[in-house]
Amino acid sequence: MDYPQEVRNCTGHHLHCWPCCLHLLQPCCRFGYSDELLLLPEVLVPPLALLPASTAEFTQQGIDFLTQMFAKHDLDQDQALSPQELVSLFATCPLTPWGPEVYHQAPTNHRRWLGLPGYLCLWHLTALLEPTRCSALLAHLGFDYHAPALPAPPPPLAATKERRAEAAKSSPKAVYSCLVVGPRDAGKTTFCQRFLGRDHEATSLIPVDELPKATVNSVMVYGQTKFLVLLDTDITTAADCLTPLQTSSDVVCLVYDSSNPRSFEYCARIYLRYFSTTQLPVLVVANKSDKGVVRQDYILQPEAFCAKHKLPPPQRASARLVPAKDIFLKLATMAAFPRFQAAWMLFYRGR
Ligand SMILES: Nc1nc2c(ncn2[C@@H]2O[C@H](COP(=O)(O)OP(=O)(O)OP(=O)(O)O)[C@@H](O)[C@H]2O)c(=O)[nH]1
Ligand SMILES: [Mg+2]
Repeated sequence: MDYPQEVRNCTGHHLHCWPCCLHLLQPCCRFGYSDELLLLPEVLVPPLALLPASTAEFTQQGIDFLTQMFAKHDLDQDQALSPQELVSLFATCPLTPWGPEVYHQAPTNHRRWLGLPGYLCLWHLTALLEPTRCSALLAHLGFDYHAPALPAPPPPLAATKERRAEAAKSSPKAVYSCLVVGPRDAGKTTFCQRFLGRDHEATSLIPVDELPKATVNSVMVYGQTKFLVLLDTDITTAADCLTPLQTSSDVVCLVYDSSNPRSFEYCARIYLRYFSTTQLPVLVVANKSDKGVVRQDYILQPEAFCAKHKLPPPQRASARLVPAKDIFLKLATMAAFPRFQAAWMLFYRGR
């Protein structure tokens, strides 16, 4: 077949050759584009083998790539991505993957823009919750999984080791998930926003359709930076089912309203149903402590329940009082040292 000159010269290279590629599909496929000029992730992105109890985390290579992308698109070098700079960063992706809800998922600067810490937090969240999509996004952003180099360059994402019942005393992961469960109106969503330093007023201003189901921030655990992802559940009765993904979190936070006598029973029932026979660390939070603490209508009071089940004592929290930052440190410590209760000694101090 006699192709026009530009087709014969075609190197099959990315978007520059699209007119030729409409004739010659082979180069497109070779470079990971379909005949609709969409990236084919299965061609460009090597599959990430994840075992059921393992998660995907960024390697140093991945973090370096993301940091370079941040610097490249922070045109005014104010150490933050404005909404326009964020659009420009994702311009090579089929859709902008981060909508307005991301500003309620990770820490932001005084202008409510993403600085490098919040931006990296969001990437850790994406890798944890949607590893396949995360790998494909990196390819859209220009990460070359097939760069010719000897030895082969490390991938941007790697699978963590599977968590086993007899796991080592400390876990080498950097990103941990925390399931936040509690009865309706216990203050779970406000508690998750508190992790980003926002009080109940700031939370009440978030449009309902932007209320996130996950929030992420970094926490220093014994000198190491860890990322904690809070998963805000919305099961309405203790009889509703938690999904396997939810019950395989690294740590569980049972939140009840300490000013409502009917609140703790829900947490007790969830604990007995899902977590009393697992080795997952569990922390009970007595929320809305600014409204006072009332006796709970349950066979055991929260303190006695925790003592009976060898859980740390209930932690008081309030979105109206000084930030309960230490609770998040406690949760991250429990996640990082799931079987090393001596590392949790800080729990019994200043609660
Ligand atoms: N006084 C007081 N009010 C709080 C506190 N935390 C949350 N609230 C209020 O309690 C109400 C419910 O808070 P949410 O954070 O939406 O509770 P939730 O558990 O996520 O509620 P659902 O998602 O509907 O189950 C809101 O009006 C909050 O402002 C607190 O620490 N103190
Ligand atoms: Mg909620």
